[in-house]
Amino acid sequence: MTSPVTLAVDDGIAEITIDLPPVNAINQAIRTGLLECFRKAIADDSVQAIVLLAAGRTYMAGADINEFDTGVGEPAYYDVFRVIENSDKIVVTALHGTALGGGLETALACHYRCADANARMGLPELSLGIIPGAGGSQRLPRLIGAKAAVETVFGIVPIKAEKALELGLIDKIVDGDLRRGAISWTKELVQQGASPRRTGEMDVDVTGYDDDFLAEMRTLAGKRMRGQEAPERLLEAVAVATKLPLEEGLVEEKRIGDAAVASAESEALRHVFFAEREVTKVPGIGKSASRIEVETVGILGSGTMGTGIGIVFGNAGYTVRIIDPSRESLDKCKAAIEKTQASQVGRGRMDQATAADMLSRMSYVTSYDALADVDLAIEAVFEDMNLKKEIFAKLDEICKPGAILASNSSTLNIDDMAACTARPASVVGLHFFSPANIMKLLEIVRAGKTSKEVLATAVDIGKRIRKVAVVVGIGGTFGFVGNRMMVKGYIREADQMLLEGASVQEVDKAIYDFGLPMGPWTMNDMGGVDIMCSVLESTGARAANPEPFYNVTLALGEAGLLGQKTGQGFYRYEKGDRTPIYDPSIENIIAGEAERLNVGRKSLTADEIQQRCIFGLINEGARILEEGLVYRASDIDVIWIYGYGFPRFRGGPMFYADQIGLDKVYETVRGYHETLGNYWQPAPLLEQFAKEGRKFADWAPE
Ligand code: 3H9
Repeated sequence: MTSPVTLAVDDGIAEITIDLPPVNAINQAIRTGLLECFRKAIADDSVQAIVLLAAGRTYMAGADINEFDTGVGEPAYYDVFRVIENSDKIVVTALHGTALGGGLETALACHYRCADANARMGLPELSLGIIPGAGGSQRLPRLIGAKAAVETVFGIVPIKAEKALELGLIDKIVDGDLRRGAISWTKELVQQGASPRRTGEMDVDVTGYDDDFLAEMRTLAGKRMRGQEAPERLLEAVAVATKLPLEEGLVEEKRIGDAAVASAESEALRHVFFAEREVTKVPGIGKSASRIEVETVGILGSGTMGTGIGIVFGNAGYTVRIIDPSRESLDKCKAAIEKTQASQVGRGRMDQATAADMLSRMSYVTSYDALADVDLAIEAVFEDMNLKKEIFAKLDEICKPGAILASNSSTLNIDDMAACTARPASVVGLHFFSPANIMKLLEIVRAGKTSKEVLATAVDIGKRIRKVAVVVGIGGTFGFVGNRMMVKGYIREADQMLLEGASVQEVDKAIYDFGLPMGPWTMNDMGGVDIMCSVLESTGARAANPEPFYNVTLALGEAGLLGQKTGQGFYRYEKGDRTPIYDPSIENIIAGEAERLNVGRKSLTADEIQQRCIFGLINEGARILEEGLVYRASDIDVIWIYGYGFPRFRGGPMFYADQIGLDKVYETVRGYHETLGNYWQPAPLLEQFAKEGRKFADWAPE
């Protein structure tokens, strides 16, 4: 097998090149190749200096994440980097693309670093629940100081070359051709008699690295990585760097790093890394599948969803027409879009010219005729099936042949809408989550007759508008994947537990402590209790169940306690303030419902609350798999992470179930079935997989 690392010597310079597409992820072959090439170059008397380069679109993007599952084979990173760092000939490396994790750690072991102006670099290991474990936690503080090292690693997002130069992470930005520039700089260094400058021999600058700084970093980690252990492990490793020489520090780094790799948190985060990339692979619609050209998009409805969707398409470069019979509503929508763009400019997230260009492509019209030549029409009107059917019939009449007709429905059956047109193959669901311009998730709903061409186009659109787009099927029930699980598994159980005696606050706190950004009742107040009630009624979610569910939610809806918009829902709100204030009087309404329904009351533990909500999700997720509504279990995980804030460090509901063990999940669900009622019937797939000792991750559609 040819090595991904090659060595060429020319004019006294040894050029070592790594070439392993797509991202030069460091695996055993790269480590072996590096070791061999460096040893050869160091032993070669004709070589005066060594330049390390990477071919392709990027410098090394990190360690090969797959190796964490299989074990990192010989040679170890430490052994390779020791040879590089201890070389008596100077070692220069040149960075481009994204130099991340083990890639940047390789650069840290070199003596001099240059980069092209567009390069970005960082140690994003915390996002995988690990710490820089190839010397990074010990070398980075030596090179740029302990404070900047912690900030860089906690920041996760890679820094730009300019900032890296400022920090001393790199020594030079090369203009023009990077390879040529790096070689000529190396020759200059040789001429100047530069000697090896070993990061491992540097002292750690601890300026500003004090208790206040550490407290600030812990607060930051508590916000951005709540519930995760890796940030604290990183702080422990950096503290070691400030006290021990490199070799002793590496021993400690290995101890801390190995524990991190073995943690449940890291296993889950690594799963999410690959799951996010898997969703983009849709069976049957490879690169060769034909696509429809989409440049002009019509959006029906100028309410909150229409406005958000408009921003998304406008920012992605499409020409957008927002259509609404109400001029007043259109004016509000236009003002909201202009305000959003102005705020983006004000915060330095967008330049003025880009904002102006976007706004120039937006138009706001009252006549449906504006839909005649759009390539894609998306309806974003109120969630009412009769209204949606009318709209689809109209779209079919007005839109040009070949245009894609999409619904932004969050729960309703797209097949029923498609049936109102003479072109069901052109109909697809594009379910954006609110606020559409903020939430990353897009469920692309494949209806019974949606053509491959339309589906492939929708997937491409998802990429262009920078959403995490997951293709899902419709199935026999409402709510596609995310909302079906939320209503049938999660809200149902949260509502039942209120009747049984848990307080609103206890339910929300238990779910927040599990890791979601907010509990179900804070969420309901935010979205509007009336919206949830209408979903429950219009989709038949309530009627479909023989047992009386969602009673508390519906009681609040009936009483006009609709959440933030009315100043009172599950919580109370001061005028102009969205902070939920717990109002114990809400418990009287709940107790009244419990009495009416004859539900005995008791206290529930946080564990039970978490388990019933999350296992409710898992059981419904198993039915969704059984019905073949997703391509893989991990698609459900991605939906729940991006649509509902399921904690990444738990991997998503289906991975979480696998991690606990399906036998244990099944036993618990069976127990609930016995004690709580028939509605907890274990999903057949859960039962089957539990008995066969399999995981949801093993599931594949037939
Ligand atoms: C680390 O370094 C630990 C160390 O401290 C050492 C410890 C001992 N491994 O994202 P893309 C695959 S931890 C394996 O679509 P882009 C990816 O799955 C690592 N595979 O491209 C995909 O495969 P497929 C720290 C990897 O242009 C393909 O490459 N580093 C890895 O949108 C293309 O990826 C990181 O966390 C990997 N490290 O984005 C960086 N990286 O085609 C992780 C990528 O089969 N990587 N793949 O689906 C990234 O952030 C992005 O991939 C990057 C490119 C920005 C580089």
